[in-house]
Amino acid sequence: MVQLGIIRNSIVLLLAVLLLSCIDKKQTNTEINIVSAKIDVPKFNVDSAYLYIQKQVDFGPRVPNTIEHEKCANYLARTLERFGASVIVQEAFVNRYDGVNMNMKNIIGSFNPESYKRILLCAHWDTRFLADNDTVEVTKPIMGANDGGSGVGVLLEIARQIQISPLEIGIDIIFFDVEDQGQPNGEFNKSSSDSWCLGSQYWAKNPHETNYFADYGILLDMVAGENARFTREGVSEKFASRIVDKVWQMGRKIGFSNFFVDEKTPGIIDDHLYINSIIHIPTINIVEYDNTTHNKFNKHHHKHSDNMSIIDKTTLHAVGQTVLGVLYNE
Ligand code: AHN
Ligand code: ZN
Repeated sequence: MVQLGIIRNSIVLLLAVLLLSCIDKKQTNTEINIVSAKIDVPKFNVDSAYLYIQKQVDFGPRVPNTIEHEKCANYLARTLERFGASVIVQEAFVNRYDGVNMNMKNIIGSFNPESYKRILLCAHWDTRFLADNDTVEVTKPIMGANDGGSGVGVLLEIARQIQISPLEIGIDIIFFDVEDQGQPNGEFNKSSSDSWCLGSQYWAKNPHETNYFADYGILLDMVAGENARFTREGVSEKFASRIVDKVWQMGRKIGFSNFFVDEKTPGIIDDHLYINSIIHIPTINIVEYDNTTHNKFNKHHHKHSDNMSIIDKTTLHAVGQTVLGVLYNE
């Protein structure tokens, strides 16, 4: 009888343990459901992004060492601050390929500076001092609505959305200067190719914070062209193919598969190259690839026609909403 009692008690105990473990699993599942419940991704306001491009273009060409450049720098720093970012303007003098000394201003806005997990978002904000792809007024600077204005416009709207719907992860938005003052008709020797992207090269060697690191970076360059196609660009693919996967998958999932196409195209020299190779943050470039032009860039690249008339809101929306989708699913 005593032994039977022990066996019966053991069975009761076993059942109790099984029951508890079931309840525990159920609770765990519920927790997982809560954690993985659909998070709200803010709606990217494309009219707002458009106005931020207009505002930059209204200053005129933003060529280093000009008053328009200085005024626009102040506007960008103030606007990031207004959206709740901690702002640092990193200033230095860098030499253009022809020896002209340029007053560089990299503008950096950080959200949640104390967070360990960080994402870097960037675009160049300067505009080219020459219209070297044009046939007229080649030595005059361009407006750079798409090339310079568009990436910054999208990132300012993203900053505004982060202020409205705060994130837990850290975000650093960097507007790089002196990206677009490189040597014309690039003979592709090393020194002429390194004559582009002077702001990002400087920052990658002298980050605004010692030991700065981010999990990954996303560069936006020429993101407003009509029917733009964003391909898997070679440098992005080489250094950060997982990030290309992540961003392209998001774009396609939310309905922008006409923009985010699964085609591999050659690498280009752009700010992300130096972020990857110097400071080793895996960084991709969302940049238009146009198969029909001589240099595969947007057809208004480095021409006077790169003005507000070529800014396409459908493209801006595709890019802005996709990046927001990525950030708010981290
Ligand atoms: C080259 O032209 C080789 N790289 C510069 C990429 C660029 C210019 N992006 C915007 N403007
Ligand atoms: Zn350019």
